[in-house]
Amino acid sequence: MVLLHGKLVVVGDMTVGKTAICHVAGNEATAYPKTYNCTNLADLVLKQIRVPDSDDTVEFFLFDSSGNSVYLDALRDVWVTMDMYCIVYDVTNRSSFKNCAMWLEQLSQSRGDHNIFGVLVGNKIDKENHRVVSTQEGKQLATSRKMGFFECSAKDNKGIGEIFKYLASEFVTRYRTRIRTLEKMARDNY
Ligand SMILES: Nc1nc2c(ncn2[C@@H]2O[C@H](COP(=O)(O)OP(=O)(O)OP(=O)(O)O)[C@@H](O)[C@H]2O)c(=O)[nH]1
Ligand SMILES: [Mg+2]
Repeated sequence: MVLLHGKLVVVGDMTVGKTAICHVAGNEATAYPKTYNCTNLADLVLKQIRVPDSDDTVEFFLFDSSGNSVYLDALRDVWVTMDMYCIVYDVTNRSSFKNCAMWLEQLSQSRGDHNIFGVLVGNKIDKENHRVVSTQEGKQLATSRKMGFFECSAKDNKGIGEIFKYLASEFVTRYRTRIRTLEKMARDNY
């Protein structure tokens, strides 16, 4: 059994629903913010997740970043020690999807040689009639960048638990692999 602390940065264009996702994730069901308050720089939300089918727990520090580009320079300092990332777009807003490549680039500039991983998340699937980005397009982008892929609705609290269960189990798996590698190196040196 392990308890790990993981720093997760959440990025994406303004109004895609990053704060809504973090609030719903952090406070379980009824925390969906109906009115829009743009995030200034970044907010921190804590969330504990029990890894499915195990006794392991991950405590996430969610850095809910602003989508406003005026904060980009300052945000890079916040992102520098992250363990994993979540890039969010709005399935009813094509430019928010196009900009995911830019957000990925910004993250890779700040992460240095960190061994991090991430997920791509299409939010607002409750607005199916207004959807302009297909599930297939989202999947393709995620696969090409070796990211996990999810769609969700913060409004309906749909699909959010799955994102965090995936990130938690991936984080623990990577931790155990690192430990095994270190143990092997120690054995080989003695
Ligand atoms: N229909 C619908 N609206 C949503 C959903 N998630 C968020 N919203 C709405 O979209 C607006 C923006 O949500 P936020 O979570 O504040 O967006 P953000 O990505 O944090 O924006 P910045 O902080 O400016 O970067 C708010 O009015 C939310 O109520 C969703 O799943 N479905
Ligand atoms: Mg926000």
